[in-house]
Order: sequence, then C-alpha cells, then structure tokens
Amino acid sequence: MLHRGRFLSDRNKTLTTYTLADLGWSDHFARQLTEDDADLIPARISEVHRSQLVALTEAGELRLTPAEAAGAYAVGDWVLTDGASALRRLDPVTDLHRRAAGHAVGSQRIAANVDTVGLVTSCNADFNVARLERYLALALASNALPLVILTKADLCDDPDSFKRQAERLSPLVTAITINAKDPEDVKRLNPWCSKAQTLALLGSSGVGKTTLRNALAGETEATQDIREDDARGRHTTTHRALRPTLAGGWLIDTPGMRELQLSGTSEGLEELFDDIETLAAQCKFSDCAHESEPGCAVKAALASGALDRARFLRWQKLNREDQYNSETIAAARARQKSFGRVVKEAMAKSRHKRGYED
Ligand SMILES: Nc1nc2c(ncn2[C@@H]2O[C@H](COP(=O)(O)OP(=O)(O)O)[C@@H](O)[C@H]2O)c(=O)[nH]1
Ligand SMILES: [Mg+2]
Ligand SMILES: [Zn+2]
Repeated sequence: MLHRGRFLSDRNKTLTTYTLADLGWSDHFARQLTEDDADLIPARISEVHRSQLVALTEAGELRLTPAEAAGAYAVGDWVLTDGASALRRLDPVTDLHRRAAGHAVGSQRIAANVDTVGLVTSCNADFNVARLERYLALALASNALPLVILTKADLCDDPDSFKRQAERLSPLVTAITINAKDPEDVKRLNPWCSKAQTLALLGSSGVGKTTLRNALAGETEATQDIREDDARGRHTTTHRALRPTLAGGWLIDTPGMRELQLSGTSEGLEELFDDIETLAAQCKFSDCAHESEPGCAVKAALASGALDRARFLRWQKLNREDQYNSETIAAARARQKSFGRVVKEAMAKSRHKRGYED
C-alpha cells in the first residue's frame, strides 16, 4: 500500500519523508530512464523476501511483487515500479556478491549501491589478515570503497597495531579503531553513512555488527553473546535490510554470512594485489605460473625479499578459488544452455513428426 507523501517508519513510529536524493538516487540512475518510464516510480529495495520486496519511495514504503526471481534483487537496488510490481531493475553503481553458499552453483548478490563496505573485525583473535584480504577483494570487486572497522579497541592494549596491519594490506584501505559499545565513539563512522551515503557491514559473528547498527541506526536489537552456530532459534538478527541511520544515510547489515567464497572477483584481486600483478606482468611468459619458469619476475622478488612469501601464497590461493568458482559457474551455465538446446531439438523433432510447422 502506498502512503502518499508520508512514510511511517515501523521502528520509531515517526513520520518521515524522503526525497529521491535522500534515498541515494543519482544521475547514474536518472540516465537509465526512458520516455516509457514516465509513469513509473523509482523505488529503493530495503528488504528482499522470496515472493515480496519491500521498497522505499518518495511517497512511502511499498510492498512489491518481484518481476524476476527474488535472487535477481539485492537490498539497495533501485527499481522502477507502478506501485505494485518491481517492473525494471536499474543497473547498480556498486554490486556486492559472493559465490552462492552451500553446494549451489552461482553467484549470490549481497547488496547493491553501497558506497562503503565496512569490513568489521575486532582487535583480538578474530583479526585475520587472510580473511580480511578475502573481504577486501569482495569489496573492491563491488566497486565500493573498503573501510576496515576494528571493534573492541577498548579491550585492546595497542589497537593502533591492528590499524597499521590492516592499512599495510593495500593503499586502498582505510582502517578505524572503535569501541562499538560507546555511541559517541561510533559517531566517527558518520562520514560514511550520512547524507544519503550507504554503508554495508560485513564480518564474522561476534565482532560487533549489531552493536554498531544499534548505535548508527538508533535501534535496540539484542546483541549476541553466543556463537551464531549455537544460536538457532535464539537468532536475533533475521534478515538483511536497508535501514536509515541517525546521520541521514543508510546502513545494510548482513547477518549470518558464514561462508564468503569468492567468485567473479578477479578485478578486486587485481586491485588488492596490484604490486604482485605488476610483477607478474613482467614475467617472461605471459602464462607464467611463477614456479620453475625462467625469467619469472615474481620469483625474483620473492628471492630478494621484495615480495613477502606469505602474501604471495595468499594471492595464489584467492586467485585459484576465484577462478575455480567462476569456471564452475560458467560451466554450469554452458551445461544448462546445451541441455536447453537438446530439449528444444527433441521438441522440434516431435512437432515435426506430428506434422507441425516450426
Ligand atoms: N567491549 C566491547 N564489546 C563489544 C564491542 N563490540 C561488540 N562488543 C560485544 O561483543 C558481543 C557481540 O556483539 P554483536 O554486536 O552481537 O556482534 P555481531 O555478531 O557481529 O552482530 C556483544 O556482547 C557486544 O556487546 C566493542 O567495541 N567493545
Ligand atoms: Mg549480529
Ligand atoms: Zn612468473
């Protein structure tokens, strides 16, 4: 139902209106409109459910019927609607995705039109360079800016050492240490989630994502002291959603993402490991595996100590994973296509037998 002119937020039961600009609309989307779209309303997806989308418009919150499979939509997407259906999905500015979880083959969209991906980890045992690089590759591949948010700074003797370790990973990384339990301190994240800016939070369970969300969005959802794996039924965080922040921007929390496998992330990996990619481009053979080939610039850098071996091994591992998953997806698509062809041919033959024209 369309609440004209006014938007009733369930959260604090106050009436709020948003302009398209408040919602994050920009020229990038306006340019995609054609004359045929004149009667349609732009709407930003705030929740994706199997058979229903929740979307925010200038005129209020809408429940929309998806025109494509629900998996085609991500929280943060812009769509054009007649008020009932999500008729057209607009090309996003940034697109955060991973390999689909479990045994399914495919890429899964996590969030769209995110300006900054907040990679949340804490200044303790959760801090893991290899995992951070995996998240960074995802963030960079999405086209969004990565921000490493190091929580539990109040429980750590030397939070700056974590900040330095994170920022050493790439010149593209900014890191900030924070006490997520102190709302004043959390305000230091406002530059990334004010004035229609969208910040998405990614990170393992227990690092403080819900605590940050409560502070940034003024919510009071229970945090989890228990591991998510043990928390079945007691789960407090239910689904991904686009929520307004107190600072005038948007926050996307991504609860319960245990498996973050790369797929279609090669551009992100190239950016993150720019130095190694540059070396690899100098190898004598363009398909150099950096093992036993002569004229290998990567091996030379490893030998001289210019390139850290652990970092090189992480680069290789992430690239293999991304290639494997991307190929699996491509192979599955090709299989589906050729299966479709076989079915079509069989149907055409049977029609032919029955005397139909094709
Ligand atoms: N001292 C301190 N505790 C924190 C901080 N961030 C989170 N916590 C605590 O860590 C636990 C897990 O936080 P939660 O927000 O539920 O993590 P999530 O699983 O990422 O959503 C809770 O007990 C929080 O109170 C922090 O910066 N400092
Ligand atoms: Mg949580
Ligand atoms: Zn080489």
